[in-house]
Amino acid sequence: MKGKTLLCLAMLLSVALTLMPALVVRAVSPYLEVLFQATGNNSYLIESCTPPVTGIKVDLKMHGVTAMWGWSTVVTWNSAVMNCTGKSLGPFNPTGSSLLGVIDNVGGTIPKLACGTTEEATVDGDGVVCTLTFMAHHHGISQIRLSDSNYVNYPDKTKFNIGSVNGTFECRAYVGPPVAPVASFTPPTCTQFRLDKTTGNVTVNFDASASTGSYDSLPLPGTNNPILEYRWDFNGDGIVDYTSAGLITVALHVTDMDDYFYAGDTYYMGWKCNVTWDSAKYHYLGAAKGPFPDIEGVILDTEKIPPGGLIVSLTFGTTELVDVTDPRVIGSGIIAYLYFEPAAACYPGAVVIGGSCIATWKYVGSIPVVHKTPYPPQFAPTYVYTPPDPHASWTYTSMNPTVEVTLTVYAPDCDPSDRHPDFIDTDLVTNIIHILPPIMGADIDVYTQRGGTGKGCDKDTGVEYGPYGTFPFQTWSAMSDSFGPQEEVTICAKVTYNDEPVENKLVAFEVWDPSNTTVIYREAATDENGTACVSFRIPWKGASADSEFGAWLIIATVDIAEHVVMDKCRFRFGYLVYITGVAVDPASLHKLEDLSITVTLGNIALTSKDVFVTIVLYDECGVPINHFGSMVTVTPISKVCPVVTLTIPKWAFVGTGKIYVNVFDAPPYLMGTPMCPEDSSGSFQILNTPPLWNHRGSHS
Ligand SMILES: [Ca+2]
Ligand SMILES: [Ca+2]
Ligand SMILES: [Ca+2]
Repeated sequence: MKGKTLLCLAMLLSVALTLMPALVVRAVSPYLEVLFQATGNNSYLIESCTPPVTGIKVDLKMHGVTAMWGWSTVVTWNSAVMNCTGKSLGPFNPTGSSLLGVIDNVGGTIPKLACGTTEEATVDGDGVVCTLTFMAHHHGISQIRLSDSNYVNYPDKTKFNIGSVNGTFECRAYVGPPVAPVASFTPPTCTQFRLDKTTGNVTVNFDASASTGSYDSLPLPGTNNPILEYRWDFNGDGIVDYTSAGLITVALHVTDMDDYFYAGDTYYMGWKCNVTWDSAKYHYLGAAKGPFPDIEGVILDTEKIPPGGLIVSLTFGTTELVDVTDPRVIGSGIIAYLYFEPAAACYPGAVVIGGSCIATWKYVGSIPVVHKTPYPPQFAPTYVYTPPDPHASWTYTSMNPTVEVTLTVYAPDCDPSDRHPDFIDTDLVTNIIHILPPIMGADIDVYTQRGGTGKGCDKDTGVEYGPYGTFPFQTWSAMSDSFGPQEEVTICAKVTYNDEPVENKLVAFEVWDPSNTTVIYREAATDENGTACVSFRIPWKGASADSEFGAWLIIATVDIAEHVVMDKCRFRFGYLVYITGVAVDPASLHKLEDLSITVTLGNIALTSKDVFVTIVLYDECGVPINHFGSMVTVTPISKVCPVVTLTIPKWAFVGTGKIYVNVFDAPPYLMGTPMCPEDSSGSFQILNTPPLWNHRGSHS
């Protein structure tokens, strides 16, 4: 040991002596710098980097030299990330200099990069001695390191060591975007609830289990973050009424409890510990005795919990004398549970248990004499995370046609050590529900076989519409689903008195088309369930049939004890799925090229429709040249735009081609029939073959 130290000292001394002349001559020590041309400094990060990235220029800049005649360094880099593709002499070199060095891209090094001149020329001061060019071929970080650097002066030919220096390059993969959480709950907006006529209130159950958590893309490869809290505002006043939070349960395990007793005597026993946690991440909720030891009268002393503090002294004690042979204290188990709410991170953990101890004692007179102060046992913590319950309920006690119920979900970044700037941890959604007055006395509810129960009212205002006026079906609740051409509509009305069905009452029905013209009058008697039904098939008036498309209205009335009540129900009539547009790209093309066709389909129904969509291409001479047919799902009240790519065959006639698009409920050979008229509005141009094509085409 001593010998080695002496040797080291001797070496240091010799180095110091070698350097001495240089130190005496110059005030500033010379040094090298690694400068990326892209940034002007020694680090270069390319975000959303897509390898290969060529032309990464790195200047090696020398500082503070005097009479420099030549220089030398060792260059290394991470060959898993980048290759060196070139080296060139910088402007700051003596006249006649040449640059030497062999690039080794397997080892990621230029073992000796050196420059010198045979002339009696030197340079002084600062400047770029060399420029290296790199190509990033893979994502990652690479240090560009210059080591064992030195320069030589002239005419002394003294060698000056100038140490090591690093530059840092990073080719960072595309990250993000992060995904915000999505709040979603049932009942959906516009749902109606009716106050109970006996209790005068109604309890509405909410379910947010369709909500989703967030995702943060940093650090790579990102983390999925569960929802830590559901925050409910049930009455639209902007104040959260109920928060459902996740729970972290920390179980404190103790092993070999019986080791802490002396044999042959009985004791009281107790145990305690300190608990530390990060208050920014966890909210302390409380503690409870665990199942072990299973002794009656164990007291949990929570007095020692300082309010708002980070350290809890948990103290437990028995009120019963036990001894080592008592099976209830033998062995291992969970002595306590600690409960926390996650505040800003979702990882259970990082709760530190310290100062654990178990003591046994007995009273001598009134003085407790501790018989054993044991060596510290480990109360080993284990963690269980219970996600928040997405269910909630609220009791409404007064009529209100529009109640805004708002759910906010909170899903913070599970790994906040690195966070994408666009990361968002909350989302909120508002559904409007209607709290209707209790049904007192007579009532009628009309609907079809496709829905419409309840009282139709404006989704925004909750106001019930009268039978007259323009009907904005988009904003109505309690609508029936749509009907297609010549479909049969079954209308039913349920008649009640104080919620009880009324039998054998005659119900009047009237149906209006979209121009408020009556189509039918009917009547029917209620059955034993209070329900009266009639049906009709929507007229199909030949060429003018689609003039009836739009929102139809059903009116039903009944007279109960000289009190007339009415209900209305709306439905849409039209082609359930229809073609709204056909677009092509490109508008003109050559044979053997691909034509991209975008078909836009609409659906007026409240349910998804699976339809068979076909596309047939004709050339100018009416020859079918290509076709497509596939089932497509069209979601409710929306449009979908399937894109189909078809190739123009070599044998097609040049000129204007046509596109025929059809929508069937199934392929015709499977008894499928049209759901809407054919669209023949699309066209495209097949261009004359360019001369060059003949060479390529001859192979196909
Ligand atoms: Ca509230
Ligand atoms: Ca993160
Ligand atoms: Ca109704």
